[in-house]
Amino acid sequence: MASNFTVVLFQRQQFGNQPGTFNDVEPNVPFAGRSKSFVFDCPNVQASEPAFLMFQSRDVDHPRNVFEVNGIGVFGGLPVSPARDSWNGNVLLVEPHHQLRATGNVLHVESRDARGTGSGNIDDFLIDNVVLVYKTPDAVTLPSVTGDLAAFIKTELLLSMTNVRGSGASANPADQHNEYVLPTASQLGSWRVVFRSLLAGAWADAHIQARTLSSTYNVVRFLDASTQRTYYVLMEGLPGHIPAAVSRPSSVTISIRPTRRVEAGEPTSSIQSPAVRSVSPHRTRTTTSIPPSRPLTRTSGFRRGRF
Ligand SMILES: [Ca+2]
Ligand SMILES: [Ca+2]
Repeated sequence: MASNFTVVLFQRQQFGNQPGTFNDVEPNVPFAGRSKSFVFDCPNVQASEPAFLMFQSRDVDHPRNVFEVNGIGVFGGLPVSPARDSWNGNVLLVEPHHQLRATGNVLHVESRDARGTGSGNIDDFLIDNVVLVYKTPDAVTLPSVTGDLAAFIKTELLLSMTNVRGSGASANPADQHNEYVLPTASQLGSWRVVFRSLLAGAWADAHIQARTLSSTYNVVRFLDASTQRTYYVLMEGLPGHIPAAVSRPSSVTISIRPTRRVEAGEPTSSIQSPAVRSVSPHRTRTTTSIPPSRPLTRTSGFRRGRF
């Protein structure tokens, strides 16, 4: 899922009842007084996903001050930072119940005293550089299916990968279909980019990057019906629509064919990096012209399961 950020506050503000009390350490800070609200927008926000606030604060004496987004307190509140001599960096989670929206969100900050009273000698503190980082929908919609992942792998995906007996020049002639050629250094570099995105959970990025290698590649969002867990499968074609392997005599010029490779990531229910379950490159479309005299078999270059 993509992300974006918005600057909620870019000029330091003093809250409290004693304007100028920080002039010795932070002169000329605008005085907000007892409370102030800051309106901000979150274009394309995915409100059902958590976001987080980053900001600086100084000399927050107690946890009774008010710190709200869209009228709902942020868990943990304004963190206590009683030191006048230094700024504190803070990260606070903004959750789905704060109902972030595209426009008109409000961060409300209000100073209180240690008993939570909003009058009298309330807390004087500074805040600055409030930035909200939030999630946005992916730029592309991944192809999605619901089904039995194990059955799909056993009965469809693995069966689509033909075997080659023997290796090199001794490969079984019947298996020398020219379905596989050695990936170039450039192609391998491109695959690394794809896999880095997968390992980072950047599924849409991986999908786009894979499709720049071949329009037949997809990162498929696969909801395993029995476990209700979502997996991401990098594959050639789509479940139910895997293109057939193309067999060619060994003495013709090879046209473009993509490397088939399958990768299943961990479910998205956590933000952990996905583990690569299996990787099986075995077919490559390339623009390489093969001299007619050179036999080419899938046993050239990478073998299944070694990548
Ligand atoms: Ca005060
Ligand atoms: Ca204070």
